[in-house]
Amino acid sequence: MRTSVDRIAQPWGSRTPYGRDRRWPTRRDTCLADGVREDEVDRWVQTASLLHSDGDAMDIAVKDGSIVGVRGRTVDRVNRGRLGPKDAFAWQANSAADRLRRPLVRRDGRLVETDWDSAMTLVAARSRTLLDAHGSGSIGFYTSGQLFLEEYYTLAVLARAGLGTPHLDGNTRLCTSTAAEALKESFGCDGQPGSFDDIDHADVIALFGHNLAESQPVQWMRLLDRLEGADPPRLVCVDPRPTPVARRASVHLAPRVGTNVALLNALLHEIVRAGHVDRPYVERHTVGFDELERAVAPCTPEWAAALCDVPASRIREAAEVLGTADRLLSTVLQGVYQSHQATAAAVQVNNLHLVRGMLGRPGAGVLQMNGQPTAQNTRECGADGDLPGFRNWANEEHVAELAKVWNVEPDSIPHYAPPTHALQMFRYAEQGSLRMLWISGTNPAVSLPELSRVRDVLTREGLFVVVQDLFRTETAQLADVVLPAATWGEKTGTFTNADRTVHLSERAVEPPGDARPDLDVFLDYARRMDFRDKDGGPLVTWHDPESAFEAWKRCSAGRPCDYTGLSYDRLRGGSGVQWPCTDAAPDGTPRLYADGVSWAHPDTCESYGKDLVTGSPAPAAEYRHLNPDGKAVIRAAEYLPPHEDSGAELPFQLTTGRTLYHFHTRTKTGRTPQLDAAAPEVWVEISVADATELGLHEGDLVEVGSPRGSLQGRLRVTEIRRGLLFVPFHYGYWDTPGGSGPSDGSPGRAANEATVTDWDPVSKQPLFKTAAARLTLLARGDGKPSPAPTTTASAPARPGTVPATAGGRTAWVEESFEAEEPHEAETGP
Ligand SMILES: Nc1nc2c(c(=O)[nH]1)N[C@H]1C(S)=C(S)[C@@H](COP(=O)(O)OP(=O)(O)OC[C@H]3O[C@@H](n4cnc5c(=O)[nH]c(N)nc54)[C@H](O)[C@@H]3O)O[C@H]1N2
Ligand SMILES: Nc1nc2c(c(=O)[nH]1)N[C@H]1C(S)=C(S)[C@@H](COP(=O)(O)OP(=O)(O)OC[C@H]3O[C@@H](n4cnc5c(=O)[nH]c(N)nc54)[C@H](O)[C@@H]3O)O[C@H]1N2
Ligand SMILES: [Mo]
Repeated sequence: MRTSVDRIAQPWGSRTPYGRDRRWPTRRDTCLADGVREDEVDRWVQTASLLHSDGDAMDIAVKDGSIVGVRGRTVDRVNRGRLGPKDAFAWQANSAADRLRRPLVRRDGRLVETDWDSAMTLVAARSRTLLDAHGSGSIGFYTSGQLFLEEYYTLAVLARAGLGTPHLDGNTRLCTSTAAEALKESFGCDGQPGSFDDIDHADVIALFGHNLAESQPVQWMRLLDRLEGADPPRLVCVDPRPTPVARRASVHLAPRVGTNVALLNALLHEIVRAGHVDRPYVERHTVGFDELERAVAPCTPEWAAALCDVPASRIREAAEVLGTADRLLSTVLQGVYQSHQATAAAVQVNNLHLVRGMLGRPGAGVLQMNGQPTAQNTRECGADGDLPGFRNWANEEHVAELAKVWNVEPDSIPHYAPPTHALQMFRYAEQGSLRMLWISGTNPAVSLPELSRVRDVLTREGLFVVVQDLFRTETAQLADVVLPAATWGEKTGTFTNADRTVHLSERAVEPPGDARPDLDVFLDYARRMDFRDKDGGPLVTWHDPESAFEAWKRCSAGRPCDYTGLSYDRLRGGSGVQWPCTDAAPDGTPRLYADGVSWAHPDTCESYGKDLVTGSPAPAAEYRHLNPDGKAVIRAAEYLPPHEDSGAELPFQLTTGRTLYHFHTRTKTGRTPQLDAAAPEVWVEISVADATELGLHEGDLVEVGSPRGSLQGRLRVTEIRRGLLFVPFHYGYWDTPGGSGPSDGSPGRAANEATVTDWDPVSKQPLFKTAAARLTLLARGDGKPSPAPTTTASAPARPGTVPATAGGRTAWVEESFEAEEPHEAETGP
């Protein structure tokens, strides 16, 4: 059975309902370029999506050497054939006319084309000069959550053991450093406990600050299918906005932003009070419960209601649902991770699962979610500040073991202090001690907080900036050297999604012009720098993706993220595989911690934990004393108010985030006609109550200002909570006509003009979700609606007042279904 659906108008497509503990039916989504039929495709090349952390498996359609479409892979465990709107359409951006084709260098203030040898000679020469004059601490790398495993591992080896710099971090710092930190705090080690399959089995699913419908639309399809099948789960949603998740929730809590810890403490209070604690589990598998019990004793629903501005009765109701769940699945993402008590709050969700014994069984799991497609690999490979293989930088034996893998002296691996986090690197650059910054696969001139400051840092005299990207981004425009990269579909490598599923992504077509895979660039740099091991042999012994993967396998051996049972061949043809994958577990591992936690022992753990208020690392001896047997650690946290809150000068809370149709700074989705048209410009969400009080209307042009800067956008009046403004952070200034950005006088439209330079003390993740702002009317909309989509959290409060978001004929995606499975199709176009 087949049908065509406008997947801009109906982003989640047709339903294939299924009952609890049943198999999620397949649905194969296919999107081909206009006029291309399936039987005209020359080749289908295996890959997975690189536009979120879901890892939706797909094949790329190739015709006459070009990408002409994609289709979902029904054999894959993650998506069973489905594609989200970005997956379906964004492949078109690969062939955008303005892809970078040649390296660029700055001469007399302007970026001019050059060849690879000239560009790389310059980069290597500058590195050598700086090393000689100022040491390795003068060079830093700021990488991504969007390259491949092989690339991160190579970068980690050359930065740590080659240059010996402590300054290597990823934009994963902005994204999932709290996920990693919360897992380390509770389980001693990074590594996702749960599985997406838990959605099939749970009877309660709780989403904390996670707009699953828009940020991982395929898992939302799965949830929708369960909601429409037999024995549907109950949903608990904690989000201040009326997201599609909130609209389908049994209990929706919409707290003041920045109050997650207060709310979670009240939920834990109620669960303890009502006797829903699994005492035998707590006894057998955890330490720290008594402290938690004491800490949450005063945190009644009434206490939290006053702080969070949520009815106490609703908190009780949510606690009852969570406390009586038979199989509880929780997910956590940026509504928790990007605030001032990020780790403290994320850890309380782990505590919820530990006290209820909801771990390691089908349907009972926690997903401290990732955001970016390959963020998991940035972390595993040690390109995020941690040591490769989740090794503990504070454990000399772990460092020695790593040194052995690399055949270098342990002292050549910097580990005398905690690794430098991204915002600290920018501070060092601002202060002048960091003199070279190599940025790969990220666009900080749009995505970091407080953009006026970021622009100042990147254009600072004395800082040599290298940018490796696909496009001439806002960041590339500020660089001294720009290196044109090949991307998804043009290079081969592996990556791992948020539930530890490893996929192979094969090269389908040639990159444009002289663009090169990031791996080749890093290998070239290692060769030019002549990095050596302790016996004088080459430090980097691999030469292509597969040999890099084999090298990584050796580094991962015996660690939680053990890849030794995987190979490129093993990953070809079938489904992705969840690590650890070893001789003992050749088919991978669906869930970690089926029988208590396994990596928290002082000898094996990745971290000895940090103080949840100050972030200062605990000494080994303290951890050994606290947790000698390596159980899960229940860590209590006291609620602290946000650092910046609304008041007389700045009457609104300001939060920022995503919309379904765009990815980050839109370098790909802004170049995809269907996606661009669905959300072409920035907007500002405001509540009905605030709009009414201020006499503001849909479509009015407003300025959102903070002490850092301001942006302009058109108002969308929604069911968002009162006192809160939301701005999507996707819109930079690359397409501001004739302009290069706010510095040339054109108005800002990036959310990060207004956000604050501040971070969670434990994970060092910036606070994109909590700031304060003022709102000024600039011009009336006069009936012209704001450009916000109507299908998502930005749906207008009064439906029908704004034209509905739709894609039309060019947005049709073909959906085909298993013959034997019952399904109900939505009305097609
Ligand atoms: N369409 C799309 N999908 C994506 C991406 C994308 O750019 N576009 N990016 C990917 C990446 S890298 C990431 S990290 C993920 C992020 O995915 P999500 O975390 O789901 O997305 P966000 O919109 O950043 O934030 C989620 C929600 O947090 C809520 N929130 C704000 N403040 C608070 C608070 O104080 N408490 C609570 N409980 N909630 C709050 C917001 O209202 C918002 O709905 O998405 C991934 N998937
Ligand atoms: N206000 C606010 N700010 C935020 C957030 C928020 O919620 N609110 N969220 C934060 C989060 S969670 C994230 S993840 C960040 C994302 O922020 P960024 O990482 O800056 O966003 P992207 O646009 O994904 O940038 C990736 C860049 O890599 C390039 N690229 C893509 N593929 C390749 C490749 O194969 N090789 C190379 N070399 N380059 C490639 C793209 O063209 C693009 O320029 O933003 C953060 N900033
Ligand atoms: Mo992210």
